[in-house]
Amino acid sequence: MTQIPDIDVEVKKAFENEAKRAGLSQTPIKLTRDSMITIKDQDLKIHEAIEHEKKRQAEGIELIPSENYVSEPILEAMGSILTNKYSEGYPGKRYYGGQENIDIIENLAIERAKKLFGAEHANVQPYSGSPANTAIYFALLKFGDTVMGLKLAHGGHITHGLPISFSGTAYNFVQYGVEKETGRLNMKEVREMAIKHKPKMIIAGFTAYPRDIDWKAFKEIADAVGALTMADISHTAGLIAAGELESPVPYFDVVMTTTHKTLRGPRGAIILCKEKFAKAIDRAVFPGLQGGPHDHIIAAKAIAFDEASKPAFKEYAAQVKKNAHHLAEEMKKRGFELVSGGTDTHLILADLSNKGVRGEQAQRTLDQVGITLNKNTVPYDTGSPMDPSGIRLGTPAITTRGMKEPEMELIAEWIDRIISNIDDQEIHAQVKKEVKEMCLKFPVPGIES
Ligand code: DSN
Repeated sequence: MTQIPDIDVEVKKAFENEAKRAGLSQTPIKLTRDSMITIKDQDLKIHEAIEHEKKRQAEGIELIPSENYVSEPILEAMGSILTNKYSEGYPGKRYYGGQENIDIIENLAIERAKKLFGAEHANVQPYSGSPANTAIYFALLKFGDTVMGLKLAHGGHITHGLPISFSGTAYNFVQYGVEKETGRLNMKEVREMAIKHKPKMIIAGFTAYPRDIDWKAFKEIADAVGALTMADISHTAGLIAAGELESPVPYFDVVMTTTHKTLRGPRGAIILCKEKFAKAIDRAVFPGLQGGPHDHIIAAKAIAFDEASKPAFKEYAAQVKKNAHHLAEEMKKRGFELVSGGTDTHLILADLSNKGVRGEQAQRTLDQVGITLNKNTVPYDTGSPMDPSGIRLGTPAITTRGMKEPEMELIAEWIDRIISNIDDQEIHAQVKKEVKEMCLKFPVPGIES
């Protein structure tokens, strides 16, 4: 791990003076992380669960496309003393004292986010994706307004109008889908719906759509009906920041992203917008929806934005895409049917109907051999979200570990062996052994191998 520096010299001096006063001047005092009480010292059950999770992460292949491994400095910031501070408000305008360090951190996060995405304004306080989306609606819509979003079952998100979510209850969502034949968005259909329903806002955002988005086409449709535009780039933000996919920021009124997926930062979110919406967005985040921002997470976001601006991250993002493309091709060679026929991004959606295996069984069995992915509905699925026909997988996490095309072939082969031999315990045991052997050659940041 990156070394956590000695605690403040003034504090150290005070401890030393106190020790001297108590007659302990010969005792060496080391006020570093080494002398701290650890989780292991204090709470064995939590310690053991964390250790087991470390082992699971190190020995398994993580294919959930929304997961990733953060760097050690990001882990360090998340576990830092910044968690002790309250700082309701924004830099320079807070409701609590003692903000001189927090303001520096939040301003750095804001400036870096703006620079990374070329945005006019950034709010770095949202706790995560759903609160960020809710804040955007709260800022720019009235309850009951008509909004267009992609159906969850076609690759959208719960907060894009699922009837049982807050979004679907508070607003009049009309939902577009993808074409049955191609698995792709049909912009003609989006346009027709927009003309028919005259939404106040059109959302373009995706959690299980493997293709690049024509942001300009969305913007033109929105302009034609006088709608606001909102992009949810939570899945692809890292690829967009690295220039591997086109950005909606130049066109859209508001763009949000979580910070922990392809962007490889801490759990959280940010909202980017045109300057004219800045005040409304800031007010909606605080005090509209949230209280004190999570300053330790904002510090970690600032570090992540800096990391994402470096050449090494551009190489990473390019490899994420190459790996996804290669994995998709290797799966197709083995008879897997991919929604839309492939991928332009980090994400693959496979329909297992032709394999005679349900998504849930595939997820559960692959999990047992150390391969983690999601069961997922495919467009026009007759199954339910708990018992869907497909699986969703992606390459952000495995690419962080340094896996490349040769490993994608192995992964496709292992997935195929398991799916084709879903009840064969002997084959499962063999694949599990091979998966572990390969994984141990690719360390996970923050986990000592
Ligand atoms: N839970 C995220 C995902 O897995 O895509 C979306 O919020």
